[in-house]
Amino acid sequence: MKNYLLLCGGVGGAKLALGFKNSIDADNLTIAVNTGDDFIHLDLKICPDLDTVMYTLAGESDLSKGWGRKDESWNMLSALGAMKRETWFQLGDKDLATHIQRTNLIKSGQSLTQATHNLCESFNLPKYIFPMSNQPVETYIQTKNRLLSFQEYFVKLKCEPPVTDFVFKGLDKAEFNKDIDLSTYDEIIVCPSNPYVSINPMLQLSSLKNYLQDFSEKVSVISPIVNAQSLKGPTAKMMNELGYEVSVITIAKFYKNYSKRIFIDSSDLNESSELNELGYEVHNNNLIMNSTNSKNALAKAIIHQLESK
Ligand code: FO1
Repeated sequence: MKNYLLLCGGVGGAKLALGFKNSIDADNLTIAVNTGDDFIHLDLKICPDLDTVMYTLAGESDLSKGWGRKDESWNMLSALGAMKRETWFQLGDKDLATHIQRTNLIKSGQSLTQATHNLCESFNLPKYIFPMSNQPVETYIQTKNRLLSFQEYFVKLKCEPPVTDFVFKGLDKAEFNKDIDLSTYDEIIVCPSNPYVSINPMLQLSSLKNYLQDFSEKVSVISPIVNAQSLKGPTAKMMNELGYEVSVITIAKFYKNYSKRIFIDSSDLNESSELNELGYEVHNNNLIMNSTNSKNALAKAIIHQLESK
């Protein structure tokens, strides 16, 4: 069995990560997760994508929302609202325990990786989930009038303001997680996550960026666009606002320096020859993961196609 490194954002990426978790040994799997969405809220360190992946793999996520914990209660949030504090970022009672625990672990001197593994242990998960970096990188959304912090744009303003650009702060002090030895992976999978705000923060980290450029034959992109629509979240909306055609071709052009292989949905097969012209080997599968079976089936199909190489 080959060693797989997944580059993963939140909800969309976590679905494929679950399929991989169900299909290969934990020893062959590492998941590097975007931390550009992290922020301090109510004095707590919140890592939405790390938690989405952790809860999803532990079978603890709220499947209807995609984020947060299942069977959640909201007493703290209601009490906070009664005190006229802001409640736009919804923290459930059980989820709150995760943020309190992480904040305390970090305050006691643990790195974000150590704190993540400590939390994973309490969910009976092996140490295969890693933050992309132990140093903070913050994603900002440039809109016509204002630069917005990521969660303000995503949750408070519900992704409504049109996007003109992205800014990543903290890059001068950040490096790709040194606990992930890139040379040990046979295959690197770019999950079907938002290229602009989930994968791009990772690509800003020079050691990862240089490695992907040098070993692009190891890198497979799983398209987050199917039939001119986002699988999840604002990818298509952002593409449109940035002036690009909403299609797998735009995804392929975005990753063309980093990857030689793309997995597209069967409904996009008509784009194959243009993808070939861009230098991609094209694989087609059902990319819509709306059940555990379809998540497992997609992961197994990707693994099968890559193992036979
Ligand atoms: N997303 C929302 O749309 N609304 C929320 O109130 C919200 C709260 C929240 C709390 C904890 C957490 O880990 C994630 C949460 N998310 C919420 C999801 C999250 O902000 C986004 O999905 C990601 O940042 C984008 O990947």
